[in-house]
Amino acid sequence: MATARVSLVAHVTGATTALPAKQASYTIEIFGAIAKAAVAIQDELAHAALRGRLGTTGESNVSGDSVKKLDDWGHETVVATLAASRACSLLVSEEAEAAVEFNVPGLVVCCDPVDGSSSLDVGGAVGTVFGIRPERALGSGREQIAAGYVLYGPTTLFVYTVGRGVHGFTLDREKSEFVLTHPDITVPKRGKVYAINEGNVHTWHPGQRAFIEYLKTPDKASGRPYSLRYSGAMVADVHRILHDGGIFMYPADMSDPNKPKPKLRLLYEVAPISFIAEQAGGRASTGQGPALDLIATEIHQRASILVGSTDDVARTEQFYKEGP
Ligand code: FBP
Repeated sequence: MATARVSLVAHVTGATTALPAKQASYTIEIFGAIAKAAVAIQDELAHAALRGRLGTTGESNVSGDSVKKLDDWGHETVVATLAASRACSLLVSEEAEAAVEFNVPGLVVCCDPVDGSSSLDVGGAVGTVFGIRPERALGSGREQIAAGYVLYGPTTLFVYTVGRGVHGFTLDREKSEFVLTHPDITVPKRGKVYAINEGNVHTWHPGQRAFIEYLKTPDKASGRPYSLRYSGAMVADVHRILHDGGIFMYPADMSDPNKPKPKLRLLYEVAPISFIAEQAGGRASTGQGPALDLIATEIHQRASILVGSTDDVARTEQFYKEGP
């Protein structure tokens, strides 16, 4: 017997009944807006070369990254759909130095419109990441009332949480509708893969280096060695980890141990992914403690992240604490 077709908006409507009425209706509108942007972005990605949308704009964003045309296009598309939703009061975006104000009552959205920019011009999988907050952009990750990501690959997947588990939806491209296909995503307690940019090994904390050596050391009983799976797009790597288990890591550059330099952004990369991972039964850490406890004091603040299976993340923290 065919299972009932459940749309994203219908599912979010059911999952937000515990929220105060105004917050619930704003959240549903915002999910609709981000889904609309995602449909447009996946179409643009598929035709980018035909529409002259590959390459860079020649500008740099507030993080010093050279801005890809699709980064910009993705940002403008998210701004337009959120403005039309009349449910978002403020947008913090990777591609905008200052937060975008919409001068309507609503919720705060923190978003990386196109995550994995280095994969854009080579046809690699990329994503969109977002977190929704009730009143203010700054504060701890635990203030998020919702978070999600969209994975643009051979299929387009929308994965979200509103604090009641994690659920995945596949885009029906003919109907431009996200349909429930992966209910209750639960990350295995331990995995077999790890994702990290090993090119940065010389900058890592000694405990991080020792942990990677540990993962590479053959030991049947503990399922080692783990396999390296790193695409350069956090959403694609984290989605694999949530599905199959294992650990994604982007630790800080510790070349100067007194001045750790993380790369990923707290509000629109680390905090949303951490909320999703914890809701999927996984763990998200900075190496020293839960990433969700980090307090954002600036909108483009950076933070380290070690995220995935509880056993694998706990072991990394142990290596950070005890060192090699
Ligand atoms: P963007 O949002 O600018 O793409 O940056 C984030 C990111 O691309 C992550 O998706 C990815 O995990 C990481 O940076 C890759 O960084 P590196 O190229 O240093 O490995």
